[in-house]
Formats: sequence, structure tokens, C-alpha cells
Amino acid sequence: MTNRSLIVGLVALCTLPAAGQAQIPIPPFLETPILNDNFNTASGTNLTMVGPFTATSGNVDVLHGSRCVPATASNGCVELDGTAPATLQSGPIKLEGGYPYFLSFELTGSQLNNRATMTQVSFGPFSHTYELAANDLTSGLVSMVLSVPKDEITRVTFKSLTPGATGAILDDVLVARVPEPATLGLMVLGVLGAGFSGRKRAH
Ligand SMILES: [Ca+2]
Ligand SMILES: [Ca+2]
Repeated sequence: MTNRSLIVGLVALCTLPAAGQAQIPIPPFLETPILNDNFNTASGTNLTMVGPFTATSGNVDVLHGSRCVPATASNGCVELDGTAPATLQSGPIKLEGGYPYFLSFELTGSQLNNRATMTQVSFGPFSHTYELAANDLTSGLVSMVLSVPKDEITRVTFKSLTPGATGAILDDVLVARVPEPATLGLMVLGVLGAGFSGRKRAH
């Protein structure tokens, strides 16, 4: 629990939104990302492809501005129901057993109507269904480090279980390998140390 909070905190520190960029800045303790999209350059409605994802059923809408979080004109995000709930899948990703993998994404409630949403997210050993009230921002940034016991080929999947044409809002998807637990621990300490000394200097 403490580790997770620490990582969430670090991600919040390291992934400040940058206007107009199609990619999220990468936390310094990660390897080159496997998936990285903030959907800010995406556009269109009833899409079956968006960024690195394909809808294997249903379709999605790209929203901008006040319907995304944060509500800025340059922020694009994906509503997981276009005309029908989507199952959005990445291409195949080969996970190497013994290495941890980092997954983060933003999932928030629909910013339209009074509609509660349900979204199942899965990646390798991880699967969870998020139930969000309309305008619910509490899920927000979700990030985790997953341990992968053995080699496997998987996909990142966001499956909307919300009937109709209004779904949860997805943004800022990042998947990357974490070099090694020992290295991660050292780098986390390094980042914390740098942040701490930065704050001291600022005062
Ligand atoms: Ca975005
Ligand atoms: Ca829609």
C-alpha cells in the first residue's frame, strides 16, 4: 500500500501534463514505453481505431475540452462508448517473466448525463472493473507496478460494460517495463532525494 502510494506520488510528480504533446512525459525510473498516448492529437467520433488501440467491438468518441480532465482545449480524451460500448485493445505485448511492468491510465466517470459507468481493465496478471458515478473523478490516475512471474503475451484492454452511447472517459495510457526491482528502489530513492534537495533549494 505504501509502495503504491509512493509510486502514484512519483507519477504525479513526473507526468505533469504538457499542452499539445501526444505523449506523456516518462517517469525517469522506466524503460522506453511500450504504449504511451495522451490522445491530445486524436479526433473523431464512432472510431474503431484510436492511438495504439483497436475496438474489437463497439466504437469510441474522442472528446476535447470541458469533457476531459483537466478541462483544457488542448486535452483530448476517449469516451469508451461511441454509438455502442467499446472493447478497446492494444496490439500484443510480450511480457518477460521476472520483470515488473508499469501500467498507468486515467479513468474518470462520464462527464455527460447522469450515467454511471462500468469499465473492465485488464493487462497480463491484472484485471479490475471500475464502477464510476457520473462526473466521478475519484478513480482518476491509476498506476501500478505488476510482477510478471513468467513470459506471456498479453494486451491492454479497456472494455466498457456500460450500455448505450455514453461511457467512462479514458486518458493518458502508459505501459513500460521497470528495469529491475533493485534498480527501481535505487532510482526511487534518487528521485526522492532530488525532489527533496530541489525543495530545499527553492526555499
Ligand atoms: Ca489527453
Ligand atoms: Ca458517445
